[in-house]
Amino acid sequence: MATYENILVETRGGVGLITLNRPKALNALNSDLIRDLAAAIDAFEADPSVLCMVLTGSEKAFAAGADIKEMSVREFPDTYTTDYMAGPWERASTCRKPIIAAVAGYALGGGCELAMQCDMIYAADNAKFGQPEVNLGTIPGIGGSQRLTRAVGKAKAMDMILTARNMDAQEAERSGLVARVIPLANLMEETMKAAEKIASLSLPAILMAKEAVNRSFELTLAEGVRFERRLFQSTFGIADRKEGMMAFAEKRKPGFVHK
Ligand code: DAK
Repeated sequence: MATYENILVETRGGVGLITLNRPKALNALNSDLIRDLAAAIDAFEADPSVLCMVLTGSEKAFAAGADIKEMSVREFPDTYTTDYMAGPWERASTCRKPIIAAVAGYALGGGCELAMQCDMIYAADNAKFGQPEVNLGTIPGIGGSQRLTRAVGKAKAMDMILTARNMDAQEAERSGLVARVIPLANLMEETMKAAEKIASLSLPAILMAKEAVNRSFELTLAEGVRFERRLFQSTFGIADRKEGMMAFAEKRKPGFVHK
């Protein structure tokens, strides 16, 4: 397995685990870290033994934002011509396999945006979410104004983005930003348990389920329901659908082959 300067990667069973690892900068996202992260996601996507991914940081910080020191020297022409913060900065959002963000501590600015690019967020009880870019004279730039608004609604998104206030884990769960709040000491154990459950299921069914949910953000209700029905019908063409239903009828555990 490749090694990287700014992240740690390992596989545990069918789960690919990526840990952001720039502790001195509270995992601030610079170009090198993002390049490492995109490469690690590419590698797990291509590895047939990996069926689910988990992205995490440290107990103090998932990521305290895009790297302010790196950004501070940039000018408009180069940000525009290089389409700064596109491409690898959005890699988690284009991941086809499921990816869970396990967030402890700060998830601010680009850190919150990175967590929201994942399929769901499990938050430790010390997690703090925020989009404080206005404090720096800028605005969210990696999808924060769009994904936060879809997750928590206009009122709370405006409140957070315009006042730069943080949201704690309990409020984040109440508001629909995170799927679960977990005591910090159990965050990784519980997240890995969920990831292992996903990894034990049929990969094509999981990919279709993820695609169907994500389409709900892009389509009208009628089109979304039609899209879901077509995918549902296509599960009748995969061996795992037959195996899953036969196993239920025969009162045994299914043996999925991911086909
Ligand atoms: N960037 C760079 N370094 C950071 C950092 C960051 N975002 N956050 C923390 N660090 C560094 C600190 O500078 C410090 O480094 P040294 O001074 O030791 O060298 C080290 O991490 C430890 O931080 P502190 O000493 O500050 O630790 P504390 O526990 O006292 O405070 C904190 C933790 C998270 C409250 C504080 O560090 C903080 O406020 N950090 C900044 C949080 C923030 O503002 N995050 C949002 C960043 S802006 C765009 C695209 C993207 C974006 C915007 C536009 N376009 C395409 C237009 C996105 C922007 C952002 O994400």
